[in-house]
Amino acid sequence: MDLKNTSTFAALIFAMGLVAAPAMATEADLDNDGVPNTAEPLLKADPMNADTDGDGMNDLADDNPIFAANTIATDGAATPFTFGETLVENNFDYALNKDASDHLEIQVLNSGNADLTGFSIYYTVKDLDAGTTEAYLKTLDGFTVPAGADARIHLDTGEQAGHFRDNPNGSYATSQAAKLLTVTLKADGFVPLTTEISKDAGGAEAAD
Ligand SMILES: [Ca+2]
Ligand SMILES: [Ca+2]
Ligand SMILES: [Ca+2]
Ligand SMILES: [Ca+2]
Repeated sequence: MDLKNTSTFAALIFAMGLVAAPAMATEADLDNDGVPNTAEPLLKADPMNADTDGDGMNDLADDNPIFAANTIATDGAATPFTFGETLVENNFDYALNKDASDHLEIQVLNSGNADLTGFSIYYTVKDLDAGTTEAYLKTLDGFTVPAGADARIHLDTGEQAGHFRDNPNGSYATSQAAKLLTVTLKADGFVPLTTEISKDAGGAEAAD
């Protein structure tokens, strides 16, 4: 997406008066980023997250609110973790013991003798029909992979422990096109690890 056009589009929405004056009680802005709830989908941004892509600029100020640069540090010791299953469909919710809707799920295996914490993740989602790429940066607060064991990162509504919020208006959730994802994961003190994941065409809720 062209950066300039995105900010111009945001300005246009406001200029056209589609957005009411901030003082109006009816124009809700749940995440207080200056973009009303009703305008967030037009920017493909998250109404519950003031900084959808995690790059430090809030959605109103951000030229591209769904693209963050990769600022994950590349230094550190040899990483003791590897990726296990990386799922984008046919997920299963082990906590609730039932099928879960399609979302990005990453199993992390820790072969070291110390618990791993302080994770950050950078992931990109390329829509193979539109050719557009979104990119998100997050710190995974509270996510721990115990020594000699595994844990799973879920990117969805972020409501359960170990789950983190993905953008409900991003292409992963809203487009049925095939996608190519890249995931870079870093644990505090260790070099990051990157993997690629392909997602077939299909709706988020479709049986595939
Ligand atoms: Ca908002
Ligand atoms: Ca927002
Ligand atoms: Ca941002
Ligand atoms: Ca951005």
